[in-house]
Amino acid sequence: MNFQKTLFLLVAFSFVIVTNSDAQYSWVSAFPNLPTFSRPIDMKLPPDSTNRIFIVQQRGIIWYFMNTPTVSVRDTFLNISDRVEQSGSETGLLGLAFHPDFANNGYFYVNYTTNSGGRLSRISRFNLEAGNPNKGDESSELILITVSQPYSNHNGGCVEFGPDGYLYIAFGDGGSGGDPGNRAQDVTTFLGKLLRIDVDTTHGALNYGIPPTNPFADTTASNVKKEIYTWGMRNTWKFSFDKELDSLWAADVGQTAREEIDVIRTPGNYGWRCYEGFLPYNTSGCGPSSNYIFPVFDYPRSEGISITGGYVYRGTKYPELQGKYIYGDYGSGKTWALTHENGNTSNALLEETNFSISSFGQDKAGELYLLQYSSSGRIYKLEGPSNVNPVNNETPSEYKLNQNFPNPFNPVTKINFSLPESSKISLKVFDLSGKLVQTLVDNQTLNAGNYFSSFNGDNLPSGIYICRFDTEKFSDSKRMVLLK
Ligand SMILES: [Ca+2]
Repeated sequence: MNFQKTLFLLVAFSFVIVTNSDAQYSWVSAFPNLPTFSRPIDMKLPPDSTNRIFIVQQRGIIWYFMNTPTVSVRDTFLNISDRVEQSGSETGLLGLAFHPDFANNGYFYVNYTTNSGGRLSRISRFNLEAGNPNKGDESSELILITVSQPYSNHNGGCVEFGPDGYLYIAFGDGGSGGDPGNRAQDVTTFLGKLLRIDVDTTHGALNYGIPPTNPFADTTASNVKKEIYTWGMRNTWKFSFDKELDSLWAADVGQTAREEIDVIRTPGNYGWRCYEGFLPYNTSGCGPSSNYIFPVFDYPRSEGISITGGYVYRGTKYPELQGKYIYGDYGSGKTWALTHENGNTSNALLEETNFSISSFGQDKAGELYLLQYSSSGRIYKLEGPSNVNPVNNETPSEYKLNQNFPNPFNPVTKINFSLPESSKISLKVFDLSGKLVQTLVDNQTLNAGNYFSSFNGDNLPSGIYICRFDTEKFSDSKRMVLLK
């Protein structure tokens, strides 16, 4: 995030009215009955059997609540505001990650800045209070990493476990502007890096281990940081893993020209301050451009001023978004879907919101959320166009799910259903193993009438699929045959 830039933008362009009448997707309030959140900046779900959502507030409080649309109750999971920096736009409690074995060990990790003993960033482990899965123990802090911060901005902040079980940590270049200390290119400092550590072991005096595949794991130079995974990062505010393709998507906030997205499959030098996105920035002392790994995509100031990284979509509600990277810009409020496959990259606008976007979130079903940075911030979820169409104006006498038509089909078929009264309905398609393959209608309230929905099996193999129809009073299912 870059709040100074935003202030400038608001002052300079406050008279511009944004319209977006033809948007196909929109971000709608996900939990309208919950109280608002004060500067929410991270959303995570623990890898356990619960369906809880955790929201991180910048000044040191973590809330949790159940992931149901009607939820109205939340509770405090952790309050470390006593040690978290209480002022500054890029400082505070910035990131949360649950240990992959959280269900058994109760460990979770945070990235925060503090003023105790100078301006510092800390990576710390906490654990649950004994016998209480809903309460973190504030006295259980084990500090893993402490980094001195030369300026208040560019602290990075994101922490997350990769599919390899290692903890990844984002630190910005230390701040000011233009990386005056050239720290991102300096492998003797943690600043301007993504770090990768093994929290399940120890290494000498360290409270963690060094993964043997880290690029400097075997270095004999005593001052080189073995924790480094990538360097040349300016201020990676958010990164995430696409577990399906085993890739790391990092959104690096730019200086004055370009916001960039890196797909990290290998450690290395990602360019800053020699390059800002694809453009040279300050090439003094830099090597040939082949020394640097360039982003898969960058965008100019006309689109935004501070990228907020999101997630690769792996949900079932919108199969057309499958595998696309959903992200946004803190300053412009725009959200996009980036397609990056087989060496081709394209970017499509999802919706231009009027939110200051601090973060995205992903629930266990793979559906996506957006966090509004505000003293009264809310959580929004991605909604696509409705997949329900009325057939006629008649009022049927009974609930009914009809056999799909055509059947067999390739690749699209229609599913008709009837409601004798206003009902909340769900229409979902499963494969024969019981795995959900597509949500056609999700808990939508409809008036009495006859409707149809369309199912597209374009990305699915031939076979039998089960269409399941649920209302509060009636349930039925039909077998559908996809024949390619
Ligand atoms: Ca770069």
